[in-house]
Amino acid sequence: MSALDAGDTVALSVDEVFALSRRILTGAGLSLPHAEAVARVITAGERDECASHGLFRLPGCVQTIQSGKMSLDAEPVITDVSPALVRADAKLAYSLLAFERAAPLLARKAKTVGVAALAINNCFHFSALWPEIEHLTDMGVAALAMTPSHAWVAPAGGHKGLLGTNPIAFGWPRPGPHPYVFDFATSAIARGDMALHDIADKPIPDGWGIDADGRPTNSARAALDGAMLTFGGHKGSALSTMIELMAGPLIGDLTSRESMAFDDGSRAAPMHGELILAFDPAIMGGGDVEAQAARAEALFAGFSAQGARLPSERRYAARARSLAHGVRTPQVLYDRILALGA
Ligand code: NDP
Ligand code: PYC
Repeated sequence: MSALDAGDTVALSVDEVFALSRRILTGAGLSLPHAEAVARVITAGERDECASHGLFRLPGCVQTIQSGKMSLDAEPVITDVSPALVRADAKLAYSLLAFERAAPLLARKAKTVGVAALAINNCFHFSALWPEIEHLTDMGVAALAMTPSHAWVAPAGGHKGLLGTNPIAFGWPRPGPHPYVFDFATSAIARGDMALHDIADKPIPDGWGIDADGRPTNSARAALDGAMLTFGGHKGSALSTMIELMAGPLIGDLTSRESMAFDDGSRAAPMHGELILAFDPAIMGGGDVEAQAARAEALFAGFSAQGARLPSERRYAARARSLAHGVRTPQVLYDRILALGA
């Protein structure tokens, strides 16, 4: 039975997912502050039924810890660079603690200047971006985040990996508990989801990948060994290139190709930078925040009026289910995770 189609599952509460993640990460040697920051996003992913970025990530996190390349306990160094720029140097540790430590200053700057940027440098990065986006929308700012990964994705018209799976995520604060958030890879699908298809031996749709000879393939394994493709042809390819530039050279950090060279076959998580922009609706909208927010709500209402759903609506529904009833994790994945802690 595959991990994707797992028949046998283990029931866990959301708190148990967090405790398990923290135990495995600290057991592997990660310091408690880093382990808790990582465990928080893994728990959020599992809770929101994002299979490729929940507990499925734990084995890769342990592999990264064991790669010898990452710092297990570096304290991020936060620098107030200018009125609109915060820099968080992760010092070769995971990105998440650096984000958590720098986010309040980013939001304060956005609320003072109107728009502000957070450049996270020298970080190992494996996570979905929406937890960070929600953290910022909870502080009342709109936010845009992007990061490279490894050079697994061919540019439009090309035939081998050059770009990363490069996610981009955006959030808009709304009245009520849930912001508008989208968060997707600029590859046709995240590599994590491609790996889940491979584990499940499920064919991939046309347009997701090419094999090592550059031929279109419906085999996830062949695409993982060959190259993934961007979504939307040349449009996804250009957007992905922008992410390489904005979260790479612009902030003095690595491109996906350079990240892969740094990895040098160790199969750790990608190591590079991340760029997060925050916008204050009160300053940017010219003052009448309630009127601007109402106009945004009218836009969202137009979706439901025609039966379309907003991005993240599936996640929020999954979250409510998980908080009420817990999650069900594939037994094979659970056993693999327990073995990591043995
Ligand atoms: P998807 O192609 O599933 O796209 C995800 C986004 O699209 C979500 O916001 C999702 O909302 C929304 N969405 C999906 N279907 C619909 C629909 N029918 N109508 C409206 N909105 C929809 O995911 P990806 O494979 O592209 O990315 C998955 C995750 O992988 C992301 O969280 C990303 O951050 C992460 N990732 C991280 C990388 C890294 O380097 N750290 C690299 C690449 C990806 P909903 O969740 O509600 O379905
Ligand atoms: O799923 O593409 C992916 C990914 C890369 C790094 C973290 N997730």
